Amino acid sequence: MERTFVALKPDAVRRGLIGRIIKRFENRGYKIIGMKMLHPTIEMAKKHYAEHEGKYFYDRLIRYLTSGPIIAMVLQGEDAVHGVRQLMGSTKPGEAEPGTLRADFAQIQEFNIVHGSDSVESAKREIDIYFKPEELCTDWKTITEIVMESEKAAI
Ligand code: IDP
Ligand code: MG
Repeated sequence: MERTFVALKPDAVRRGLIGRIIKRFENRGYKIIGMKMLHPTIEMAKKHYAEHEGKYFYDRLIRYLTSGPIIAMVLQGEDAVHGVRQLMGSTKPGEAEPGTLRADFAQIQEFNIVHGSDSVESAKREIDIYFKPEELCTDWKTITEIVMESEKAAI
């Protein structure tokens, strides 16, 4: 099982897309083990996007992420890092497959509504920026986990 960090960016919150985006992740059956609304500080945004420091879009990216509250989430599931990015679609909405979140809800890469970690290592680092370990709720089972376990036991 993998964990990944997801953020519904400020434009998703402003546009009233929270429910529609979370629904896509729930549809896949990912387990939500952390979720909160917060207004990222500049320090948090800089840590989050450290890999992009120095790029021409970096300052605007930091202003964008800190422009309003986000929904920060930790999702868990089979191949969750890749699976979440598949549901999100390409960074540029015009190149994202129809049916993905960025294709369906965004037009330009600067305002592409959702973030998902690009590797298990990035996920660990990003989860640590936004969540304390005790904020994660791991002691429950999704219906997907129950069904997957019983399927495995039956074969
Ligand atoms: P990702 O979000 O698909 O992982 P990254 O390359 O990590 O894409 O870029 C992080 C975020 O920075 C993007 O989601 C987007 O909001 C913004 N961004 C990336 N490239 C550009 C660009 O060329 N112009 C403006 N914004 C960009
Ligand atoms: Mg990235």
